[in-house]
Amino acid sequence: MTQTTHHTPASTARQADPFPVKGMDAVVFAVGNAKQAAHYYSTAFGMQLVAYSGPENGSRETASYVLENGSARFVFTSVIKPVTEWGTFLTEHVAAHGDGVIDLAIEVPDARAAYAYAIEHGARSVAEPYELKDEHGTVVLAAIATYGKTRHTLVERGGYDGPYLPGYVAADPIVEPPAQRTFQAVDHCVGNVELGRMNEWVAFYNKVMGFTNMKEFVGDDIATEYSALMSKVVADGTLKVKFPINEPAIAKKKSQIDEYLEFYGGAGVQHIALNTNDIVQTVRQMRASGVQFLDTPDSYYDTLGEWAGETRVPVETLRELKILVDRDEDGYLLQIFTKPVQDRPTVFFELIERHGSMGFGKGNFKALFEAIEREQAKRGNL
Ligand code: TYF
Ligand code: FE
Repeated sequence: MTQTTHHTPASTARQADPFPVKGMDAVVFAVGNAKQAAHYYSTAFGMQLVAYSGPENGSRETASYVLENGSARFVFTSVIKPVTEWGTFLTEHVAAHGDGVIDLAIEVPDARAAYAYAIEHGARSVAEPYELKDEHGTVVLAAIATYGKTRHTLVERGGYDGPYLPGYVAADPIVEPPAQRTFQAVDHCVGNVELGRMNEWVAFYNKVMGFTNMKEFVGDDIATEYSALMSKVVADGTLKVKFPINEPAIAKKKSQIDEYLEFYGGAGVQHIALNTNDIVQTVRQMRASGVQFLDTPDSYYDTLGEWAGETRVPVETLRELKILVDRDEDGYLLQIFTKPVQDRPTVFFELIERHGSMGFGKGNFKALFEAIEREQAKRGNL
């Protein structure tokens, strides 16, 4: 498999970034009941409601709740009564896909320039550049299509200091925020695409956004042995935006990616990984609030020390909470995965605490994928 390894550009030889990004702007979900989703992500994930748009402030068609935790921002949107094309799109999206991600919005310094670059390099337009303005200033937005019905809105918010976007009003947290922040940023956003299309989508990000491939990937060697998927990761030059892309592999068993594609009804966002500084405290808190995580067998912890070495967390605590460890030449990471957070076996979350490693947990693929397959079997989808 050919692979362009990601290099951090040397400061001297560095060319101007063709597609500069500031980071993830928001992960936008279309859901059946945004009011209850906002409650779940507040009480179970420890996020804070910061902004709202709905009938009370002039949005008759949709209700949107903006939740934040550090720089991580999720927006949950529901239709109240479809009136425009947008309302119809949201209605049909929820009907076809269940609750899911419609937009991985990226903050850019110049939305018009980013959009022009993307279109010039083959992106399909979803929305030409437009402005939203109010007394707090102006936001410039544009959107391009990616896999499935997912889009990337390009958001230029340097000239705006109000709540989320013009049209939103500031809102107070739904419950008292947790004493300790549960997570503080979006680490990566993973897409599942159809069989044989991973390389196409990797090439899309290479061309359209100038993103380069990170060195971690799952090839057909690992895929056929146990993972039933292939995966490559693209990222911007500063590694602030990282997008792994998975496709199913033809393996002995039904791929977890096939299960997703079947129940989501096509390609879409599979998981969102969230950076935490204290995965132990966060997992304790989220478990206590009723969030379910994938199980890891005890045998994983019996041999962990032999290959993963010491981490800041004692093995017995990792075993108690089912937290996974991976180590590479740059350091280590601690990670754990939730079960799907809706009835369809589709979207889930990852918590990740990085200590030097910029990997994605390749050393855990076997343990992780076996855990996913146990869940698949319980659903009768294996
Ligand atoms: O983002 C990643 O690549 C890791 C590993 O179904 C992973 O979190 C890959 C596929 C998958 C679950 C986790
Ligand atoms: Fe991940």
